[in-house]
Amino acid sequence: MGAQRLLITGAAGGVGQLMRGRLRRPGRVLRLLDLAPQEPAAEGEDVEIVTGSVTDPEVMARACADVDALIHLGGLSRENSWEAMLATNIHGTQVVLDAARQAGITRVLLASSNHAVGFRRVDEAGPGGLPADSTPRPDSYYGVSKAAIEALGSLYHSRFGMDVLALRIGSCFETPLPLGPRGLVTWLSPDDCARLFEACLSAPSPGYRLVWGVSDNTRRVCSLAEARALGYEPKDNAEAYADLLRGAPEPPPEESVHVGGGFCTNPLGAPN
Ligand code: 15L
Repeated sequence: MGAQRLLITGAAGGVGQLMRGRLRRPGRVLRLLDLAPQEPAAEGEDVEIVTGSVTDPEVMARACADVDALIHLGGLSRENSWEAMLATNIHGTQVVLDAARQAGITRVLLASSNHAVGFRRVDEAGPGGLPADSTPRPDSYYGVSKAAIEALGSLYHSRFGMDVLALRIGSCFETPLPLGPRGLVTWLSPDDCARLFEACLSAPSPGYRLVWGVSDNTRRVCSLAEARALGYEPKDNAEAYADLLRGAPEPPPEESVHVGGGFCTNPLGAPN
């Protein structure tokens, strides 16, 4: 059997950069696509660099050739204008899914976000946490774009039988520290993110799934049952950083009511 080729869009973004080393495996080639410049392959690194936009069908058709699975991280990662969200996140994801379909790629992971359900109240979460398939309650145009890409993923599964896993990622950063107290709730450690991606890549015939992407944080408000059912076993807990965050400024109370935190109060459509 030949090498497994994994296409990652948005590879130069925050999560993409954290994954480059962590998703390396013997027998796997990483094809890394982004508009932004990327480090060339290091000595012995099985990496192919592609420069281009997820909104360009020709770029995506070439990028998808000979690919076994795709992780779509590309797009805007914070609030922006409606036009920008529509073009880059929503239309871009349709271009990506359609290129994957035409190339015969049967497994696609989509980076959704907690902001698809950002207006869910933290106190809605029962003992098991908010279910991974809670219906969307977006907190921003960004959140709407993530709800839309989940819907596109569901459509491509139902129409074409592709396995599509939409991951409602919390906050994936090296540590939860830059996020302040909210990070103790929403953190997805980079190592756990790679564990989640591997589980989603290898689960047998998952169909269409929605899962939460968070670490096993003591203060998490979302359910891990659905991701665990795919084989995800998180090893990190943001609580390890709680002492370092003691005394950090608390967010305004209105930012603590909802899952999406400050995205719920930031002016709609204002880049942040
Ligand atoms: C996201 O979806 C963003 O991409 C990221 O920049 C963080 O802000 C994260 O959510 C979060 O909620 O902390």
